[in-house]
Amino acid sequence: MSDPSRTHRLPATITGFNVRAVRVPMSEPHRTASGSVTESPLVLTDIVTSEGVVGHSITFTYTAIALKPTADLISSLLLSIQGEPLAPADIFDRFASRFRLLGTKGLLGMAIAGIDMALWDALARIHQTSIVRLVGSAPKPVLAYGAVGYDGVAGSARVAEQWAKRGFKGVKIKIGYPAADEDLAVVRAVRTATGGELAIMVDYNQSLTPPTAIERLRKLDDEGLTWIEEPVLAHDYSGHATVAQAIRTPIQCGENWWGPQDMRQAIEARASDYVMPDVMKIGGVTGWLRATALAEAHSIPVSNHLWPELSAQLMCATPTAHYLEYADWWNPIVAEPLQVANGMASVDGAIGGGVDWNEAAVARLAA
Ligand code: SMN
Ligand code: MG
Repeated sequence: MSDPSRTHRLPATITGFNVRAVRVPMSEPHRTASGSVTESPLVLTDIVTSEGVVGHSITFTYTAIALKPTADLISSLLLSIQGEPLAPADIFDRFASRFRLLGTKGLLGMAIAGIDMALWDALARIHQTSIVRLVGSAPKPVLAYGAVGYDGVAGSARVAEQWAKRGFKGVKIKIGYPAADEDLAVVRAVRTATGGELAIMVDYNQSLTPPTAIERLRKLDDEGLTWIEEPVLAHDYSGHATVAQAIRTPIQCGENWWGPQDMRQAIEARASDYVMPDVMKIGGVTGWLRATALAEAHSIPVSNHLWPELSAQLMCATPTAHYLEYADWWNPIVAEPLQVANGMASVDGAIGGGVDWNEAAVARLAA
């Protein structure tokens, strides 16, 4: 009699797809020192497999202008892999070599990542499990923080207090006000409003130059901040390194790095004490796994950027996991948004990457 543990099923293949665009309004605009986000333009990708199982992903285009071009790229790429085996990392590498001359940053990189995330989701669902279990880890509670916008002293304190009341153990506030003293006043107001117990991170969203950053960040160095994020241009690695050396508070970067190569260069330049890849810009699940392996080898704490459901799972599989950035912006189109209790996110019981569509909302918000 043949031993079933010594045989394997033929791999599933990619047999179809459905790519849709939605514009999800935000209850309140998310203000930063480098502009406001007032809605979430999202491409929702469904990839159909020969097993009948469908994989999902979300691609966030930041601006509605990029919505249709990104959806078109995803559709064209998916047409080119119809009938192929469901092997996300191989498909990722094949796209990378096929587009070597064009390059895989920007919209093309987002499209490749959108496909990668949907393929991993399908693969996990075929095995009737979650992505975290598929990659050999188990769900565990993930420490989360909430976001506070560029909302002035009173506004920032009010929103931070709401996160604290909901049980969150950390908040990240957008700063980079015209004057350094305003930054300090906002940080202190948030500290007071949250009772002195919460971790406080701040985010400049690339709004300073290195010399100004050194001058301004020194004034925040005694505030006990958990990190200071993107004080200067995201790809100015040497500039970030100069700032990081001049101050004691850890520097955090990563949401704008394209693929593990950007992470490697940033690490080599000592640009950032911590890293927070964005699962889309870093190259989907495949890119995340490769980039965070680099972080582990360098003992660098890893946080994430957006994609709360999928990122919470990936954080469970990240050896140097630090903080989960919680965001509820896409909750309207997600059937069962990520659960957070007492500041800890839980991915227990999730299937695939944890996202199914709220079809009624998707239809209502169609772009
Ligand atoms: C951010 C910026 C823009 C859109 C979403 C999020 C931000 C963050 O820098 O760190 O969350
Ligand atoms: Mg940021």
